[in-house]
Amino acid sequence: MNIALVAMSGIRACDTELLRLGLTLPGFVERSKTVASLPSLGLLTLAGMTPSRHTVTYIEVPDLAQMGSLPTGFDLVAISTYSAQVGEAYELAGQYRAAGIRTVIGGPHVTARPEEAARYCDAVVVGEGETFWPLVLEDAEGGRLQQCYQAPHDTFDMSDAPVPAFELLDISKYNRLTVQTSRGCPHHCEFCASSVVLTGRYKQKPVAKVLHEIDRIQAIWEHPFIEFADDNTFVNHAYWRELLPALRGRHLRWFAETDLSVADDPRLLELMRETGCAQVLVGLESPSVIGLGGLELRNDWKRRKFPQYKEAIRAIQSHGITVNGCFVLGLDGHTTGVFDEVMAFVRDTGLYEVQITVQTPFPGTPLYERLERNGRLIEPTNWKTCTLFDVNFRPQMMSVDELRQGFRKLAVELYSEEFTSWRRGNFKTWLREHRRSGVSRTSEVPS
Ligand code: B12
Repeated sequence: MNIALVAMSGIRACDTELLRLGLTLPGFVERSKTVASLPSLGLLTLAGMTPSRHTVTYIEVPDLAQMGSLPTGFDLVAISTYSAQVGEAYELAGQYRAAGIRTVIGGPHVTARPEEAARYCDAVVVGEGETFWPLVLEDAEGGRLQQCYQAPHDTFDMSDAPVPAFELLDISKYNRLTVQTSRGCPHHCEFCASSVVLTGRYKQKPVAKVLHEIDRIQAIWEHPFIEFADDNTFVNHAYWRELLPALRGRHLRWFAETDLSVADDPRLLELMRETGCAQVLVGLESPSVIGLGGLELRNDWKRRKFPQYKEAIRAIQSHGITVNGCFVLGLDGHTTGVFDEVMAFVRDTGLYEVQITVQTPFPGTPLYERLERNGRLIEPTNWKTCTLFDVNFRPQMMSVDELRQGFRKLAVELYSEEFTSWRRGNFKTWLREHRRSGVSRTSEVPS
């Protein structure tokens, strides 16, 4: 068969005022440019397990309206999307179906809403694609595509993970590539829409497989920048103490998403730095203990960790690894004071980079279900607003407009040229001082 793998891609926000501001904010734009150029690891993974008798074409659709005519001549079009672009994905499927081409769709959104997706596509795959992709291909070839492919429980073992077909990419278009070492996360935060919605348990890919993937990347890009696309990379320190030494001498630069437990392991931090770790993205979630209680469904790890936040950030940054601290605004308990608290927290801790997002009830998350039960969703199926930048629920302690305005104002302050260069300069000065004397000093903060 001639198969198209279509990734709905790019970065989305509906708040036009925020978009207007975003265009002028260096920190905001830099980060979104960096992430916007990531390919779909989900589709590359499926390509990697597609038998060679089929022909595979990888296509990215950042904006369907701008696309003009669609590439055609396929026997099967496989679409991957997250919630924000699912409307465009359905429209695209409709266009292919009208041309007599069969469509199959997968990803976390349709995993949460398979009945919805089945109205627009010939077949829907629920959960991890590896489980059903070989069967989907067989059924499509035999002209008996089923409407829904769904395993009764989580059956996919990461030791069977195929190597993603990175060689399909025009590598000149990307400034980093993703590698996944694990799925799931022990914290089970109420709002989390990452791979915890695909798999209930925490599972890891064998170290040898990860190294093999990196070899494949290095075959097309000698010194790549790798983003470990895990929900929480350093849950298992022993695994990373085994993997990282094998990255020595490869001249990689890399980035990972983690919780703060990494700060308690100086040997691991040393290994990370030695092997090219540039930055870790950490879900701090709240600038105060307010909002953290009850956030995790299994324990209150982050609330208990909060008193050590500052010390932990400094421990990581003292190794020359920058921390991108992420805050979710609009958590229950957050008042309009939270925006100033974020600014104060960043000044006080010397965070190098900051990411702010609006709490977002994604379908399939416990947060979505709770807010729906409590009548707090503004437009429950307006998936376009699931961007992390748009307010689509009623906050507990402020109005929708207060959250929206407070978020915009905070974005302007945080990502202003002046504050961005202060954050960066302060990190460098602090690190130099720290290395010289072990003493930390904060340079003058812009008012
Ligand atoms: C890399 C990344 C991106 C990249 C690449 C996206 C892409 N096209 O793959 C970029 C930067 C472009 C991006 C954009 C956005 N992202 Co993003 N991103 C991630 C990140 C960090 C890793 C995703 C990943 O690679 N996972 C690993 C792969 C293997 O998993 P997967 O894609 O889910 O695929 C598996 C299954 O879902 C399934 N599958 C997927 N597609 C298909 C298709 C078929 C046919 C089949 C059979 C199976 C199948 O099989 C795959 C293998 O098991 C996650 C956070 C995280 N740590 O996970 C956020 C995340 C996925 N992003 C998120 C969001 C919100 C966005 C944006 C809306 C942000 C914005 N404001 O624009 C856009 C969405 C664009 C869109 N298409 O709708 C949310 C999605 C939640 C949701 N339900 O919508 C996440 C979970 C982050 C979060 N904070 O909640 N993102």
